[in-house]
Amino acid sequence: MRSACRCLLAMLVCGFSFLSLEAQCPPRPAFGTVVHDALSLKSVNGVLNAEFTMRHSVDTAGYNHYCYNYDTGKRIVEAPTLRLNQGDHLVLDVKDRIESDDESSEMGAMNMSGLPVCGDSGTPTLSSTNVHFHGLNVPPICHQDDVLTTLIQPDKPAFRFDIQIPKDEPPGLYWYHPHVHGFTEFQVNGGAAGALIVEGMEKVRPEVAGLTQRVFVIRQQFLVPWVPGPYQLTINYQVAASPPFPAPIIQMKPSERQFWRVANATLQDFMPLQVQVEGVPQKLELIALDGYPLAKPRFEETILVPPAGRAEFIVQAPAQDNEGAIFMTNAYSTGPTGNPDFQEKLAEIEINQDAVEAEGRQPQTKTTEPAPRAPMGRIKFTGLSQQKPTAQRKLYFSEEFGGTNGPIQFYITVDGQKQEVFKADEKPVITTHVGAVEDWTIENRALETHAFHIHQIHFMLLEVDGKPVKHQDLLDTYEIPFWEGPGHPYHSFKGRFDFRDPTIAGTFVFHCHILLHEDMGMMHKILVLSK
Ligand SMILES: [Cu+2]
Repeated sequence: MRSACRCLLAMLVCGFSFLSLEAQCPPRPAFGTVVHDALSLKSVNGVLNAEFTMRHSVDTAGYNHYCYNYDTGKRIVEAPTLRLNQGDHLVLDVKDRIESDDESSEMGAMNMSGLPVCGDSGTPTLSSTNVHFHGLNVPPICHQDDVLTTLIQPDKPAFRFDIQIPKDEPPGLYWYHPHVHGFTEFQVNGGAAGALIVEGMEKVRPEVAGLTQRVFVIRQQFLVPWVPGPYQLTINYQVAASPPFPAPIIQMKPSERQFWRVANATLQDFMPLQVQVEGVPQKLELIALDGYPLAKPRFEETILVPPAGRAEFIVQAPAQDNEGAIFMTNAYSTGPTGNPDFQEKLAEIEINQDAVEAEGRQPQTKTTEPAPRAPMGRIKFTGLSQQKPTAQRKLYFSEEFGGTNGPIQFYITVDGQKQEVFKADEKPVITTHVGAVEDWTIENRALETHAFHIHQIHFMLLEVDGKPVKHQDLLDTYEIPFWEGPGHPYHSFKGRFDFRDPTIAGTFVFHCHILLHEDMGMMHKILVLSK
């Protein structure tokens, strides 16, 4: 990717200096082994207390690892799945113990002087971190989900996040990852990402009651120095690069129906997911997208999950062992200036009568049964399609070409305003107020596909390329295909953005979730004023 110049430069300068560090992250699963779920941490009496230590190391293959270490008392694991109920408190202490004495890790740092400080002061560097709780509809304020001013610096005492999951939060799959502007990609590239589940899906969607759940976090790693091209996908930290390596193994009982909860925690991979048996795509019963239960489940053979998106669906295993059963992502074109997203086998599905009892397997969560059905009307954003929008806005993604070196600047712009990259001290480019319901059209004028994401709220998909959609899904991330060039219209989507809930009042951001683009400034602030 030609657009990787700054990133590449930074990594060329500082990348190799880490190689001497001793391993600080836990070892990751070997090739061709059974895929296990991450350790689940569950709330007790309405509170989930945990402490994470962010560390960094480089593995023998040269891949950087950034890890959210959790000490179980017996061993260190990375990036546990956080499980909470609606109304519960998450009390998460995060210590930064990234070791780097490399001055160049300040390259690209934002000047934060004069800005409010949440947590530690100082300049953000490659060794700084913080946490974004992606998809949660919670306050954008200090100690909750504020990525703009929260800074956790190395060797300082732990920083405490204390967040109440709203009582009407949609049950579903969310995720957490670092979000220090300018350095997000580096740490997520290293694997710093984990799942967060708001329990209760079976109450809204009884189809999943009693099924074995699997939580699959798909990550992506590039070598350091970061160069365009080759990358590896991993599934729960096991490398999925088959061939040449043996494929990860997902075990299922014959004809078993499992509830798969899949997070796309890659840097930039658009993943058209399929389960195939002997080359034939199977029908997947789609239950939720981006942590929001569908109004009505539907069957899909391909589920396109953009970077940062989540899909939750029921998979039915074949009746007998069949070497042709695989979980895979198809190739996806992101346009002339984008990175190609390759077809990849994520895992082979092994049919095994003893699947659940396999040695070493994490305990798997059975959803509660029988499930009393709770009406969709009790979760956030319901009835949004009947709301009358209070404002219409148009935004667009664009890239500015720098001669023969290709695009060098990445913009998201409110139509009519000047194209500018994000700055820490910028004013919000959109100001609205609690109670507003706005229809935004977001267009892609660039020659590569972008993934729109907004913090703090979900939006309802209304139109794609000017045509009403069949399914008005609630999403927090959505892909907009690349512009095919002169003579072709720009691709776009129209969404309904719901600012009625006072919980989310404050300043937060929207951006492209290709993390290099976000780090390079394809992001801006929105201010939601309290009434
Ligand atoms: Cu982008």
